[in-house]
Amino acid sequence: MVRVVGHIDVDYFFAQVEEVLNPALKTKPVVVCVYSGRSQSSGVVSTANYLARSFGVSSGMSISAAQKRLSGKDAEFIPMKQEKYKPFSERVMQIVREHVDALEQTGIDEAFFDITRFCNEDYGSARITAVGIKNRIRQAEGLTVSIGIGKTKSVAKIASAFTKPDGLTIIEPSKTVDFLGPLPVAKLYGVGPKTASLLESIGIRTIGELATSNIDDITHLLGRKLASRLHDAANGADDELVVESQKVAQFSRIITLKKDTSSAEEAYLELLPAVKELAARMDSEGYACRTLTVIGVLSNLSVRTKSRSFETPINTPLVLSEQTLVLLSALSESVQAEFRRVGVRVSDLVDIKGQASLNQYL
Ligand code: DGT
Ligand code: CA
Ligand code: CA
Repeated sequence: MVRVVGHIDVDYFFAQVEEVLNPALKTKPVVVCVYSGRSQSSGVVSTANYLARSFGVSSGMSISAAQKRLSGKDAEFIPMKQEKYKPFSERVMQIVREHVDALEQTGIDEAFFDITRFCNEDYGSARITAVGIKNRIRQAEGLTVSIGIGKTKSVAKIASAFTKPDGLTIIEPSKTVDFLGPLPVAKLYGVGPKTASLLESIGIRTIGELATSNIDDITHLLGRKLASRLHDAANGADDELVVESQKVAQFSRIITLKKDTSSAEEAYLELLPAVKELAARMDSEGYACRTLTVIGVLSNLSVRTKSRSFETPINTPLVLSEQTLVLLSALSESVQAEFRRVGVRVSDLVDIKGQASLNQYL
């Protein structure tokens, strides 16, 4: 199996939210500040927009240093208010969740995701999915994000930071070693300044040098556990999984149609095996669902959905497929456009493992 792992990070997050809340800021340098309260401008810079960064402002710098760099530049200094950014974070994560098999949130503005099944292990589909996620977040929240995709978490994370802002970097599995090779070891997840300088002491500066280094030499330096993890990561061979950060609340499958169509029936016939697969998965894991959603990716890559909730949870292949057709027909009616991909998601899952029979839900 070839994994398709992604990492998403919102660009200049707090400052970009400030721009969304007040679009007049977009043309100015914007600095989000944590004021210590000791004197009028004591405190540090939380983050800044890219215009402010072009004058040398960066996270962690003192506010007075940022003021010096931006003097006469009509800059805005805004106090950091966490409660403003949290709702954006939650909504962005929910959008990503709709497009992926698993999501592991690792910070207020970033997450790993796995789309191996969602994309049928295909990197072309992964690109379409990533573009779809970026478009949805831009349309719904007005925010740009950067996404990286690769076969491991470390490749995905390095890739998401590779082009920023509004970046999309996809590393096909066969290009992994070439991509990682020339980068400094400090780019690897888990290599801090201390580890980097230890490695440098034996002549290892790049990820490529680490990848081809003698494992005994680095074990001697870093201990067996870290050495083996970093050696694997440098070779693009680490197998750390994306761990769902919330209890699994949904399963989904999406397919690419053989050709774009506006016919709900045509789309349904191609989606049917995926619906049956979902039904089998729910059955084997002991779930029924209260909500069914169909997802349509249109020819222009915009994503549209239609959902229905059921008082009595459903899980049989027959009921799931019937309802999928009903929803697909309604969706096709409302979008009046051709589908490129269609998918189905079951959520509001009910645990029915302990129950004597599923028949009560038929
Ligand atoms: P990016 O991703 O390079 O475009 O810029 P940011 O600002 O999104 O940077 P990131 O992803 O490292 O951090 C996400 C948010 O966390 C950022 O918008 C503000 C906050 N933050 C980051 N670094 C610091 C810091 O050193 N101090 C404080 N107070 N907040 C920080
Ligand atoms: Ca960020
Ligand atoms: Ca971040």
